[in-house]
Amino acid sequence: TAVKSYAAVDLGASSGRVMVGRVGPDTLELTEAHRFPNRPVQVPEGLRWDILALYAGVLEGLRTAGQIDSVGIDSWAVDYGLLDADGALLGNPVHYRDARTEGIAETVWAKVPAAELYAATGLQYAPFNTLYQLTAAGSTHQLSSAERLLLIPDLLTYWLTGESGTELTNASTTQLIDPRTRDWSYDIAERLGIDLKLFAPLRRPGDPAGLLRPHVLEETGLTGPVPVTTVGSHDTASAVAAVPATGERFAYICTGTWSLAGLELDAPVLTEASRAANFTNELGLDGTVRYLRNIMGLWLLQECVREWGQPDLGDLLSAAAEVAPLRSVVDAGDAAFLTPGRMPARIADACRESGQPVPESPAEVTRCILDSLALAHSRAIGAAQSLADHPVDVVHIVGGGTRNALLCQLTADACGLPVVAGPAEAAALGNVLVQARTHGLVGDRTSMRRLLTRTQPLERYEPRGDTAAWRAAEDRLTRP
Ligand code: LFR
Repeated sequence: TAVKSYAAVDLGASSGRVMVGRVGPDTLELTEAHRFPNRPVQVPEGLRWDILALYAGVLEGLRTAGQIDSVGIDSWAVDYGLLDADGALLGNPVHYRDARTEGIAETVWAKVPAAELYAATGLQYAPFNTLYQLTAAGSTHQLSSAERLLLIPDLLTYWLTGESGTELTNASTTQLIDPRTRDWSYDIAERLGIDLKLFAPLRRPGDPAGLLRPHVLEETGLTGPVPVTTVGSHDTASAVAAVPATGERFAYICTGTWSLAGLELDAPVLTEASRAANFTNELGLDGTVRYLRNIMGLWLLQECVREWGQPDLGDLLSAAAEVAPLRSVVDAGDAAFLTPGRMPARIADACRESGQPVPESPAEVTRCILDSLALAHSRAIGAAQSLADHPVDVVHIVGGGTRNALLCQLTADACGLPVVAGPAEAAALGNVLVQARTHGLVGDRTSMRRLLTRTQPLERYEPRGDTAAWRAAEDRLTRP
């Protein structure tokens, strides 16, 4: 038949899901087979991912999905599992919010100055880039005994198929890839003492990644052969592939735990000004560059809600909509908000330190967070346009934040540009579309996007007022 079914495994920092996408020439329907929590665990050594629970969730999802034509896997970036010579996993993968990378950047920059590192890899400074994590792991027994390093989606693919590879879009977040050659940065790795032989060979979206193993078929009730197809295994790469843009002059914000705000470019921007503005050049589909900035995102709100004992989110957002706008803002790009815990107090501290009113009630704190996110979105999109010399007329918001109408409207207001919100499950859709393309059901990136605009419900937000109030708020943040 002309319609096929693909399973998209999409793992986020707070939940994982297995979605089933039905794709045909004029069809793109996504249904949820299984959603499960992703609960990192604090053990004495630090913060760890519960990778076995995630894998169990994947198997459960494939069991529920029903017969499918292929499977694709994407997840958050930078983290990895280590395997020994027998192919067995050594320990639980370390969470990127673990504190082990504190102070590590300085030892790295002593060997390769930060400016040189940026010129070679195009990656923004983030303490969790794999390069810093590997440096922090240093001479631990675990790393010394490892034969192989697999990034999270590659590890799950390995368990499903027995085949190992390193998917390129996700590899580009390790800070060990040169975005111009789209190959390893051999020189950087050597100077930092990182053994590139740990990594399995690079593979690209569309490459085959093996067949589900017999015991996986048995466990899931699927009838083989079922191939695993390499997709943009970095969730943000998959999400950008599913931005329903109709032209070239667009910016995007992938919202969820993080907000990733920026542009899709043909070539990296490796200038010193770009480094100073902390923009990253990650790789996307078909050799494109995801030129973007990491903004703390709804993590700020998730952490507050956790502290407040999980009040109803809808009520909280309605109350926040009634609070006076732009009373106080924090720098939502500040890595000071990376670690978990005490979030309302940390936000209050940041407001106090910048001489602004301190938000007290949950509604006030929520408003402060949403105003701050919208401001950070507009600052990132403004800076990206000038640094890349790539003007835009529209901002696409995809991911979980599209369900937050206030955040979408505030972002339109702050940017002074129309916002098109949707789809919410962009990463899963990008994952499904790359599988469908590989199996000949859709054409190039443009036709993938055309199929999205034809089939997915989108919401449009026009900017209200002028941006002067936002620029004044920005001044409060950047005042020395
Ligand atoms: C979003 C994301 C971001 C990455 C962060 C950490 O889920 O993948 O792109 O910077 O998580 O891996």
